[in-house]
Amino acid sequence: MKDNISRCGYIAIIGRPNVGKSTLLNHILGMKLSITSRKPQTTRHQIIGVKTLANIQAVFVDTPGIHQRRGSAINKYMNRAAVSVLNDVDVILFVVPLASWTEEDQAIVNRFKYVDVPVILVVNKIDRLKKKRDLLPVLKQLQTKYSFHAIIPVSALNNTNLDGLEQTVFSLLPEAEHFFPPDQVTDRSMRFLAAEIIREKLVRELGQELPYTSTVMIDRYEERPDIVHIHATIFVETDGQKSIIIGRKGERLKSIGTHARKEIAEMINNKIYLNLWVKVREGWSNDEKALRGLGYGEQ
Ligand SMILES: Nc1nc2c(ncn2[C@@H]2O[C@H](COP(=O)(O)OP(=O)(O)OP(=O)(O)O)[C@@H](O)[C@H]2O)c(=O)[nH]1
Ligand SMILES: [Mg+2]
Repeated sequence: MKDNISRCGYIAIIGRPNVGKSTLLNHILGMKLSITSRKPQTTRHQIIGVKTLANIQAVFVDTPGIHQRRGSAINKYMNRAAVSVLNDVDVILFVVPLASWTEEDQAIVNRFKYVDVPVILVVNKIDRLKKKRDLLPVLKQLQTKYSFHAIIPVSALNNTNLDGLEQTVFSLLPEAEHFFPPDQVTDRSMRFLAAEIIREKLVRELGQELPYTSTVMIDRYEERPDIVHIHATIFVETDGQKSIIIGRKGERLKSIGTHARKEIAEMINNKIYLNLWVKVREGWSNDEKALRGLGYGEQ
């Protein structure tokens, strides 16, 4: 943006699970903030990432993947977290993978009828394209789905065309004073981010073995001058899941802990003592009250 007008606004990143929303946020920010994995439904809470460049402040909101499967309370919570944001933002980034347009994408587009916000279609994962000339027909086809403000092909993972995307976003931000100080990147506490990092290592370590029935709660987060003590509990729903996480001779849990500790230490630039427990709490993912107790509150 060439003008010197102060601009600031909110940008929602939405789409179905696993399309690369959190990867996109992290690569726009140039830092790992939101957790990512190969498994769908990795993100569970809204998380904001603030990018400030001179007179521009863009407040991106990463959201859980919107999905059709209803049912459990945690699924409803995640859809609510994603959809509730639509009316409160200045720009919507609707992320789809290059590969296919699904019923879930269509269901999301149908919701745009009810919002009066420009929608940019972000076609992600174009690094998977074998021949460049195959892109155009795909984009043409996508054009028919909705009157998008723009359709922008990117590879979040490889940082391809993210600059172009950012410039388009910035041009849509309203004139406003900045909401956050220039050095603030998120509104989430380190305590929250630590729980998320532990959950990411858990999801990555377990791959397909564990259904979406684990969550992490920080019991204690104590900052001392030369070290931070963190006590965290991983909640699962059955004894079987508990033993999977702990692994033979506790090896799995140890590996999860080591990876998480390293990443948290890097993030806060301090030493970490991390104590991890695994506990069974039957049916937590379908129990509204238990969910609130575990940090899945109103939003
Ligand atoms: N090849 C390729 N893979 C990508 C790209 N962007 C993201 N991915 C991968 O896609 C998978 C899902 O990425 P996430 O960023 O966790 O996706 P998400 O949309 O946030 O998923 P949920 O939080 O579950 O809704 C990860 O394995 C990423 O590495 C891309 O541009 N190219
Ligand atoms: Mg995500």
